[in-house]
Amino acid sequence: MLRLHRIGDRPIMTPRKAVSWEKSAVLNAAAIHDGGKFHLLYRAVAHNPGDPNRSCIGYAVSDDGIHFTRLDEPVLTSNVVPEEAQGVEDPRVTKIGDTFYMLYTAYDGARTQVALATSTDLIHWQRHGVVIPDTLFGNNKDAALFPEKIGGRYCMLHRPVPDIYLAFSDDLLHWTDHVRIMQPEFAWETAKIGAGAQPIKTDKGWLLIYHGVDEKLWYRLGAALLDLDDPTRVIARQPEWILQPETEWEIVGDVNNVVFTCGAVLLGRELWVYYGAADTVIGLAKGNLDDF
Ligand code: BMA
Repeated sequence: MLRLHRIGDRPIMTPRKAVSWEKSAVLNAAAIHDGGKFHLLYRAVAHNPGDPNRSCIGYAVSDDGIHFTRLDEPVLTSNVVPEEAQGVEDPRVTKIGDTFYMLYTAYDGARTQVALATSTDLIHWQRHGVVIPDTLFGNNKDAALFPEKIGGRYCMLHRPVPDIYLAFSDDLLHWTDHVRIMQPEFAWETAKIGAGAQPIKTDKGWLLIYHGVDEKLWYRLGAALLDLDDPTRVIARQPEWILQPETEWEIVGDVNNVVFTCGAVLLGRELWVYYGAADTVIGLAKGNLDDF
C-alpha cells in the first residue's frame, strides 16, 4: 500500500508576510523537475479588507527540492482579463517539447473555468484564454495535461463536480470527446474527487495522484493508474488514501483539514508530492512507487 511520508515535521514554504501579494497564504503548487532543478508555480493569496481572497501565481526554484528561492513578483496575476478578475488559482504544469503548459483555474468571483498559459522559461507566461468554459459543464477546475499526445491527440483531465473527466484536443485550445473516467468510490472521497498532480508516465501506466473530499469536507490524496494507450481506462486505484491531514498546519488554516496537490515529481521510483496544507502553507511528502 502506498502511503506518503512527510519530509520533516514542518511545511517547506510559508507565506512571506512582507510580500503584499502572498502575505496570507501559499498553497497548491505545480511542481516540475527540469534542467536539474525543482520548480514550483505556487498559488499565493492576499487577504485584504474588501478583497478577502485574491490569488496570483508565484515562481520558486530549488536545487534540492526542499529549500526554495522565490521571485519578488508574481508570474501570473489577476485583473488582466475579466475571467480572472478575482484570481488565478491551482496551476498544474506539464512540459511537452520545449514548452511548459500551465492549466489553471480562472476565477472571476462567480465562475471557475479552466485556462491555459504557455512559457519556455517558467517565468514569462503567455495567456491563451479559457479552454474549458463554464458553458460546457458549469464550474470547472482541477485540470491537468498529459505530457505527450496519446493516440495522436493531446489529453487533459478536468473536473466538473464531482467526477474526473478526460478530454482530447488537436491544438490544446479546443477540447472535445469529454469522457467521465472516475467517480467517488471510497468513504474518504464520497463528496467529490479531482485530479491532483499532472499525470506522470510509469512503466505500468499513467500515475494520477488525485484528491478526494469526504462528507465532513476533509481533503485527502489518493492514487490511481490509467492505461498508457487509453487513459480513459482506470487500471488500478488504491482504496486507501495516501496522505491525509494530520499535522497541526494541515488541520488548522484558511480552510481546515486540507491536503491538496497540484504537482508531483518522480525521481527513479521515489515520488515527491508537493501539497497545499490547510490552504495556507506548502508541504512535501514522499513515497515509493513500488508500494502502490
Ligand atoms: C478546492 C480548490 C482548492 C482548495 C480546496 C480546499 O475547491 O479551490 O484550491 O485547496 O478547495 O479549500
